[in-house]
Amino acid sequence: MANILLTGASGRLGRVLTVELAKAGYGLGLSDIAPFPDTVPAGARFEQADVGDGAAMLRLAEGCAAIVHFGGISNEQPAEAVLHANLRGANNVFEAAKAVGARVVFASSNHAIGFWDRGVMLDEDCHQRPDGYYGLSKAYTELLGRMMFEKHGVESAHLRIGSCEIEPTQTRHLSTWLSYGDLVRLVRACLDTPTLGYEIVWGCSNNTRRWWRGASWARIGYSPEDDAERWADRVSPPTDDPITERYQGGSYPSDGYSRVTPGPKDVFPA
Ligand code: 15L
Repeated sequence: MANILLTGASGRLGRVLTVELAKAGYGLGLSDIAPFPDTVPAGARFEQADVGDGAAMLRLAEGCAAIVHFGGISNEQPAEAVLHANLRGANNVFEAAKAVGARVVFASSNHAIGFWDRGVMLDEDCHQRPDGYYGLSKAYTELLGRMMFEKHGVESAHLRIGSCEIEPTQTRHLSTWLSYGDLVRLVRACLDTPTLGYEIVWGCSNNTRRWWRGASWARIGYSPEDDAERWADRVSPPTDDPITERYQGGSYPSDGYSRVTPGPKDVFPA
C-alpha cells in the first residue's frame, strides 16, 4: 500500500484516521504540532512538526504518494493565528506535494460555504461563502488546490466536512453529520481512486436531510453508509439565535456578527 503523510494526526479526526489507515495497510508518516497521544501503530512513525514549517513538511513528504492534510486550526480564531497555521500551512503542504509528486486530500469545511441559507441544495461548484476567518482559510486552500492542479498538475480533493462526530447531537447535524465510518470511507476513496484530478467533495453521510448534492462522490468512488436520521428523536432542539438557525454554518456565521440588517436571501443564485 502507498506511503501517506497525515498532518493533524494528534487531533480527534487524525487519531481516527491513524488507526483506520494503519489497519488498512497504508504506510503512515504521522505529524502534528502536538505530541501524539496514543500508541503509534506498528510500522508508522510520528514526528512533531508545525505545518507552518515548510522544510519539515518537505522532509516528511519524501517518498509519499499522498498527503492527507488535517493539520492546522479547526475552528474560528483570530485572523493572525489562522493565517499562519492554515494559509502558510496549506502552502507548505501543496509545495511539498508538488516537489514529491504526491496528491493532497484536504480537510476543508462546510464553513467555506457557511453563509448559504439552510435548506438550499448546493452543488460542489456553488459560490464560496465563508462564515469567518477559519472558513476563509478553507476557501483559500480550495483555490490553492485549483491553481496547483491547473498550473502544476498536483491532484487534490477538498473535503467540505460537515460535522464529523461520533453521533449527531444537534438538529443541524441531521443535515451536516459525517460519521467516523464514512470519514474513513471518504478519505480512502480519495487515496485509492486511480485518477483524482481536482475535486471539491461534500463531507457528509447519506443524511436524509442533507443540503449537499454529492455529484463528485461517484467520480471518486465514495458511497456513504450512514444517515443521521436515526438520531432525529434524540438531538437537541434548534437554538433561539436567528443567525445560527438561518445559515448552514450554524454558530460560526453568528460568531461576531455585526450586520444591522439581515443580508438578502438571494445575493447569489445557487
Ligand atoms: C468544522 O469545520 C469544525 O472543525 C468542527 O469543530 C465543527 O464546528 C464543524 O465544522 C461543524 O460545522 O459542525
